[in-house]
Amino acid sequence: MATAPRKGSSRSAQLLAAVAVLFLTASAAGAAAAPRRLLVDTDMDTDDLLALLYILKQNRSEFDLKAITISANAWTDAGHAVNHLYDILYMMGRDDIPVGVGGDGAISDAGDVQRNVGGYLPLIDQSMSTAGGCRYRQAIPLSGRLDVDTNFGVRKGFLPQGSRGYRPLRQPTAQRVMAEALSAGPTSVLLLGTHTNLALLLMSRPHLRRNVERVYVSGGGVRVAGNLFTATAANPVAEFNVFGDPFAAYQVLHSGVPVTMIPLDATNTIPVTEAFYSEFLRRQSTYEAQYCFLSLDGGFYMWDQFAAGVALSSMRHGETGSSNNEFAELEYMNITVVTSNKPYGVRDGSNPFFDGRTTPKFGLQEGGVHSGHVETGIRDPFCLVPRSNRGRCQDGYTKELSGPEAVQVLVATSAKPNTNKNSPLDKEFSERFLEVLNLPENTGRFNISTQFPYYREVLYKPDFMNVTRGKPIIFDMDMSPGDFVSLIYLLKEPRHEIDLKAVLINGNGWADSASIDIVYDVLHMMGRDDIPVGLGNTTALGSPTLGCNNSYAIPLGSGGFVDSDTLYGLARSLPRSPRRFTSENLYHPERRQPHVFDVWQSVRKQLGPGQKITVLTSGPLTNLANISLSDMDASSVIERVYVVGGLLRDGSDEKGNVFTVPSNRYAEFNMFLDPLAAKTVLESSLNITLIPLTVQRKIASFEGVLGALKQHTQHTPESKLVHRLLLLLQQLQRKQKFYHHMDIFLGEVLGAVYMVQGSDLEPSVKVKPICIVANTTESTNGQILVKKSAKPVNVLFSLNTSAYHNHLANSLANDKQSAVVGSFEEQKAIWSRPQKHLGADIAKDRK
Ligand SMILES: *[C@@H]1O[C@H](CO)[C@@H](O)[C@H](O)[C@H]1NC(C)=O
Ligand SMILES: *[C@@H]1O[C@H](CO)[C@@H](O)[C@H](O)[C@H]1NC(C)=O
Ligand SMILES: *[C@@H]1O[C@H](CO)[C@@H](O)[C@H](O)[C@H]1NC(C)=O
Ligand SMILES: *[C@@H]1O[C@H](CO)[C@@H](O)[C@H](O)[C@H]1NC(C)=O
Ligand SMILES: *[C@@H]1O[C@H](CO)[C@@H](O)[C@H](O)[C@H]1NC(C)=O
Ligand SMILES: *[C@@H]1O[C@H](CO)[C@@H](O)[C@H](O)[C@H]1NC(C)=O
Ligand SMILES: *[C@@H]1O[C@H](CO)[C@@H](O)[C@H](O)[C@H]1NC(C)=O
Ligand SMILES: *[C@@H]1O[C@H](CO)[C@@H](O)[C@H](O)[C@H]1NC(C)=O
Ligand SMILES: *[C@@H]1O[C@H](CO)[C@@H](O)[C@H](O)[C@H]1NC(C)=O
Ligand SMILES: *[C@@H]1O[C@H](CO)[C@@H](O)[C@H](O)[C@H]1NC(C)=O
Ligand SMILES: [Ca+2]
Ligand SMILES: [Ca+2]
Repeated sequence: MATAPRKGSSRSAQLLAAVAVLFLTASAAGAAAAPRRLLVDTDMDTDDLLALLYILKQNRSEFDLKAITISANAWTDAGHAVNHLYDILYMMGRDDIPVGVGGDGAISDAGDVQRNVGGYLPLIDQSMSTAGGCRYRQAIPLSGRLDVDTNFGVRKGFLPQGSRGYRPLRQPTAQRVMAEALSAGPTSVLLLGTHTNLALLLMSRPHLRRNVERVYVSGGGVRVAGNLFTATAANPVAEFNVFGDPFAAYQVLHSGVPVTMIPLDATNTIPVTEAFYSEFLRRQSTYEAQYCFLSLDGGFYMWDQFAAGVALSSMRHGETGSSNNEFAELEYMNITVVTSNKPYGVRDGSNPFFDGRTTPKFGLQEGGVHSGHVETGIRDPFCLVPRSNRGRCQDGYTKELSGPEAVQVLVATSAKPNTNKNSPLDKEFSERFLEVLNLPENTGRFNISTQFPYYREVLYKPDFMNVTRGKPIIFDMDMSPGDFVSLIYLLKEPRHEIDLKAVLINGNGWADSASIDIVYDVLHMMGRDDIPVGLGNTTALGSPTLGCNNSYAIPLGSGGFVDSDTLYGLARSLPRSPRRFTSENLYHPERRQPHVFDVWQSVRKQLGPGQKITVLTSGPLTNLANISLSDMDASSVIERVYVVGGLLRDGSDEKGNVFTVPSNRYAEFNMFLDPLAAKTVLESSLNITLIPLTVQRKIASFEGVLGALKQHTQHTPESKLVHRLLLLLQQLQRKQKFYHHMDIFLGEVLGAVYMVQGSDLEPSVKVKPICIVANTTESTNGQILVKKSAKPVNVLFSLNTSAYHNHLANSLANDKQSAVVGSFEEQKAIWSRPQKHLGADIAKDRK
């Protein structure tokens, strides 16, 4: 049971802390002082990268960065953030620094905080699983997460890649890494994202609090407006980091640990100016300076990097206030974090700490500061003020207060001016930041292009001369693991039979949009850099663009996003494609990632007279709905659509697979994730064949596929990749309950094989009139009803299972149309020796 924050409880702790500060100030002045132990918790946003590199550049006998943990419920997605961080540390030669992310622990209804809670959800919404809504996170645009996950496309073009990377069940959790760092000795903690991880640690391992020397908080806003640019209509006072988990921030600030906060008050005074930008353009003598500069496009203020500067300066010169800090004016303020809105004690369904409970969670006080209305979302009617765009909710506000409800915090109020009057830079920190980044000490070793003597970016495209191209196909996928097997399978089919024209990516399925880079890498591996890839909408049809309907049903942790975003750790074994997601780019508009509808239109234009396209969907039907709604005439050029998904309620009591929404017993994920799109597509004039859950389950045997693959003595890089992936899924499913659903990804491969093989699989197909339940409640959305008056569709009921397994295995093991570059290892070998004739690799493909 975690200790509850109670008012006044932190007094004595603060006294102790004050003594500790005095002692530390004294020792910092001593020449032979041991290095400061640092722990950084980061959400890997652009400003975080700059902060981290600034810290990594410090003299290690002064500041020793012991561990980094990732805050996984804000601007980045865990799988992308953690691998990004591993790459930065590899560049900097710091593979020794432990990195923590995620975890699958939970908080029980009674309030027990298990070890290893992943920090994917704010404390108020954390229960027994990592699936959940986006009460606060919805303030962050999904396009913003995509930009940050990929660092606007810069990351994969620049950073080298070492041997560390996320791997399921082997990745150290954030809680473990934090606990180990703090157990080893007194440590200063920098919080650059939401406070979820540290709050969880303090709740579940309260004895470690004494080893937290001080917490430096980047975030909050005291005497200035908030910065929720998407959400001021509900809440004009909160700042993103604190808003991401107000209750966690309350826990940290009121824990009795001494806190220095670097809020908007201070960071507003140090924007990224023209002068800074042009100075930076001139001064890039290290890889880290180059990377920071390339990343800077997205940043408007120096948030985390300034906070890091102020924090390190405080540690170096003492915490006694402004006079000592090189970069900021600081003063003590008495503040608190608003976690709920008045009137307190009103149970209105918005506050899971109190609502529907006889005793409040964590022993919170009835009628106390946590018992009011909690903002339910950025359009919460409670928060909106009629005819005003400044709402009345204050969740996450770091508010000044007198009296015992407040804690005393050292607060930075502004950035100090530059002491070098000859510099074009107006702030001391701007000057020092560029200086530090360009120091020759502790410098990056290489970027991806200088790591290898013969690095080059090559696009592989097959030679279509003299090849009659086969049936035009579009594959629409949501990047669940089975979809990658399907994609590889389609690329293996002889091109005179199957002509894959385009891949469309769903942005609202089992992976975050940034995982589109894995698709580019698979295409590169298979020598198909000619195939266009379109990215679709990130939310379900008719849902607001800020939000998580209905992807809240997908776990964020194990078996969910963190795994699909890394292809269960295997994405990094793929060769790196020169094609990758690129954000809107002022200088190179042509590099912008195309939308699904752009790709559709270009494929349509290439069709010969009378030629028609076959579409295979293996995710929610969002993209196809977008196409059929935007192009009224689309169905005239679409011959047939194979839809993987759905479960027919036709007398039997077979259950669906939306295991995170137990009240919905009969829906299947692809339909559930976008019921309205499914309805739109199924009610259109398209000729549809459904490959529903029932038949998928008949063939979804890991033993079956793995056994068939094993019968081949010959292997291809792609058959090895698929074998590794499926074996891993099978082992995970056996080992760990969070992976119990792995076979749903095996079943989805059937769609591609059936589309190609048809009658060879001895299928049994029936015509059924069906309709989709949409626009109702989560307990029924996505279900399929068989109804006489509904539109008839073809439904696959059964097939010859062993024929299916054999066919899939034979195709993957076939050395024709095999990988051009089998893996990242192979690619590194290519980059390490002089280039052969450019055509050599292509020739290998043609044999
Ligand atoms: C780092 O600090 C130590 C101890 O103060 C000093 O001996 C050493 O020269 C410093 N290194 C650099 C590169 O400044
Ligand atoms: C990698 O570093 C080299 C040498 O500094 C530089 O010329 C090159 O532009 C860098 N690569 C990228 C992708 O920026
Ligand atoms: C802030 O709180 C401290 C005690 O924590 C108190 O001594 C001080 O007077 C307070 N300052 C203000 C301005 O309320
Ligand atoms: C295409 O076919 C022509 C005539 O059969 C032949 O001369 C030519 O070499 C072939 N080109 C390729 C690339 O195979
Ligand atoms: C896609 O997003 C755009 C706005 O970004 C919206 O106007 C459109 O309705 C969405 N389409 C679908 C099919 O969700
Ligand atoms: C999104 O989901 C929430 C919670 O289930 C629901 O209240 C809301 O109406 C949904 N919005 C849309 C546009 O479907
Ligand atoms: C399809 O998506 C594009 C791009 O987001 C959007 O502009 C268009 O409005 C969408 N069409 C429909 C009918 O939602
Ligand atoms: C759907 O397409 C299949 C294959 O092209 C064809 O056999 C069938 O007649 C079509 N059904 C309808 C209703 O057009
Ligand atoms: C879904 O419900 C909303 C609100 O009740 C309604 O405006 C909309 O037309 C419905 N959409 C469909 C496709 O039924
Ligand atoms: C299924 O296909 C296999 C060939 O892969 C064949 O040997 C077997 O007889 C078929 N089974 C049935 C029931 O037709
Ligand atoms: Ca941050
Ligand atoms: Ca899928």
